[in-house]
Amino acid sequence: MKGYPQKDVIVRQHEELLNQPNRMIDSTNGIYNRYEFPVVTAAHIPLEWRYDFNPETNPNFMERISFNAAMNSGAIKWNGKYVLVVRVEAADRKSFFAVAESPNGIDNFLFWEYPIVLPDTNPEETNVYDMRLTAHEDGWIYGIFCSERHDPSAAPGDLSSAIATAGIVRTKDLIHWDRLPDLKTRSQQRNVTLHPEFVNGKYALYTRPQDGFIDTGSGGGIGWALIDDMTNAEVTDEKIINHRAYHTIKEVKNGEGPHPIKTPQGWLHLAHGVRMCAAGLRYVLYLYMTALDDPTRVIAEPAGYFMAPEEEERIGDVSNVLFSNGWIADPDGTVFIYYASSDTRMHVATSTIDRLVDYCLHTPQDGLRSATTVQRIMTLIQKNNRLK
Ligand code: BGC
Ligand code: BMA
Repeated sequence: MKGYPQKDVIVRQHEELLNQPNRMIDSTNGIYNRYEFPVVTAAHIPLEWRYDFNPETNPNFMERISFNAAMNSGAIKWNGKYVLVVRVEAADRKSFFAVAESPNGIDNFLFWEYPIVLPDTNPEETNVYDMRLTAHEDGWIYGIFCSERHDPSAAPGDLSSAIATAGIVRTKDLIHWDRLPDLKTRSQQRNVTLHPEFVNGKYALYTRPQDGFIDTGSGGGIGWALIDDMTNAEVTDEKIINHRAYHTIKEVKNGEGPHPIKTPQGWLHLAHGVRMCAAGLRYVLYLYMTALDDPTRVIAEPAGYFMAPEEEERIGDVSNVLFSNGWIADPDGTVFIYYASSDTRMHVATSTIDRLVDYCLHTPQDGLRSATTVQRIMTLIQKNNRLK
């Protein structure tokens, strides 16, 4: 077997990776801090999921199942641990969910022994991804994810047209998951997130109605719908609360990330915005706030992006993408923002509620025109000049 990697070498390298301490990178903008290393990658996936350790059936010590990515993860603080429900993608392009937990939120993320085995309720369901977790005030932890299947009405030979719906599960322990019926809506849905509190006695969903699988079409934007019963969730009325706009970072699409964080000044939202360019779709993250007494009323939205891909984040399976569907707010005000880069790996950035609210309330909003942008810069320079 000379020349083949030996088990103990692989095991040691894996342990080194899992134990690698992370390091905060000094902030250049005062808004958040990035970290030196990704927190979860395909290389973090347990060796038992990859290798057959029996020398008789695997004499060449080869990987039998390979993994492509660990990305778009839901997040929740659970039993004092920082827990991600990771979208793991195998080399066969199928995604599934697996829990990884860390004692401090920034490094030492370890996968639990087994991936999540979702109740397999629909033979047409081909792929599942991008779970948002919500510990709802009703006592359940809900997971809402995209359930994707081939479009049964696609023309023969069209193997790409697909249909996206929102799958719904709930759990009390992150181990046993009950599958509830998929969300009933008129349109396709990706990026559906459950608001953590009842609103007028009802459940509230952030939605993202879209005309087609990729095109959001005529409407688009982040929607809002009140739901009577999560065990038979149906969108009857949907209104757009955060719109797309021409020549902004969310011209083509936008979608809610994790559920908003409640702050004294309002609900703090993390979302993604997408624009089209010669290199394809560019996904960035943005923040906005809505009123505490009416989570559908936007009270602040800074211009442009909050975070965009930098350096190695720009490169991956689907390059030029940042996507987030998980964040954790600690009681001391620290916020852990879990984001994936380029559909490949997971990162963390940290900030505080105070900083993020300050960012939302005091960053100029989008003036939608170059002339306005220049005017805002002029105002700031003049303000600084008065200090001299
Ligand atoms: C991919 C998603 C992607 C979607 C739309 C799906 O097949 O798995 O990552 O967001 O297509 O492009
Ligand atoms: C989608 C999302 C993500 C993904 C992104 C970029 O529409 O739902 O799953 O990160 O595209 O490929």
